[in-house]
Amino acid sequence: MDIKRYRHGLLSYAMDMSLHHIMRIATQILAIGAFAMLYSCKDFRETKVLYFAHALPREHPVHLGVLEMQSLLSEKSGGSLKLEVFPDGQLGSEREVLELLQIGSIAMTKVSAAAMSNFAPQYKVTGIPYLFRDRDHLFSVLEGDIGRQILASGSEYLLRGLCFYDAGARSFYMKKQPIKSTADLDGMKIRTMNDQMSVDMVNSLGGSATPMSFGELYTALQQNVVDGAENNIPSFVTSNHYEVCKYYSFDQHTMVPDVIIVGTKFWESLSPQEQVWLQEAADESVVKQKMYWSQTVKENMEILKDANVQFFYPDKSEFALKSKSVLDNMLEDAEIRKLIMNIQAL
Ligand code: GTR
Repeated sequence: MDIKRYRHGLLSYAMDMSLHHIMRIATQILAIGAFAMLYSCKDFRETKVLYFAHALPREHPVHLGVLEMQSLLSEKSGGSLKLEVFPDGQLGSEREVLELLQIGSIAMTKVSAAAMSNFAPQYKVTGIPYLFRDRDHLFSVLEGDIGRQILASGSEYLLRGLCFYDAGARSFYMKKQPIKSTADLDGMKIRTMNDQMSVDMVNSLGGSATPMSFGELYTALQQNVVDGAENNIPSFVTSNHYEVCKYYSFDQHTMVPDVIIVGTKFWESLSPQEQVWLQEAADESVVKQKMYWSQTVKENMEILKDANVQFFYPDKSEFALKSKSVLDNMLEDAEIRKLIMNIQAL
């Protein structure tokens, strides 16, 4: 026997074996890796996390409404869609958060319709003083065709509206003296939201509008940067502004609602079924949110009485007359004019 050839044969057999071995291990590693990847993808698909940011405190009835939406969504999707909520302006002001939605960094937010009016002009109608006769009129507008049209108008700006939340009526509150008539607003620096309608509304009533974000207001009031502000009762209380401002006047100049927004980019990444779950969870949460609202207002009024806040009930018709120029200006825009006419006709 040719020893050389025999040795060579053994060597190549050994090499074949170890090659075979290596290949087998490599295949196993690949298989485990593929399984792990598949498994983690499956996991990823099973729980989609929706980052949701807003600027209000945790005790606020709007936050409670968002929590209701969170549990409805988890229930409907069998836990596959999870809303992770960041309240208190942790991720920025309303405007900043809307911009984060537009670029797809976070999925959802709750803002005032006033903040949306900076992006989608149809929202402006919600900030016209005394346009809505009462709460019933407001919700028949918001929950009907007009409301749906306004919500849809945001899509063009990558901000899809899902539903409106109750945000009551906004009224003036002051640090040093009450507003009993519009004359008391003369020369007063009043903080407003960062939108043209809010600024025009305060200026039309004789005040001097000072726009700033909600998160900056407590300090601004404390340091006399402004003389007063305007908001609904739950926001006045949960933000602790009542510790600084002891005069609240129910002039109820606007009923700007809050609105739940999903970034269009994120929305389009959802399957049709997931979109249905999300829309339903938002719509259904409104019922509870409105209940939380009325309940909180009652509780908040007690807190305000205990804190010696004084209430005033000015003649609203005088305020309505003086701020009418805001409505008149809006009527000049054909699209908004049509919307206003439809609201008034309802
Ligand atoms: C609240 C409203 C917020 C925010 C705030 C403000 O009532 O819910 O979205 O806009 O007012 O005055 O900035």
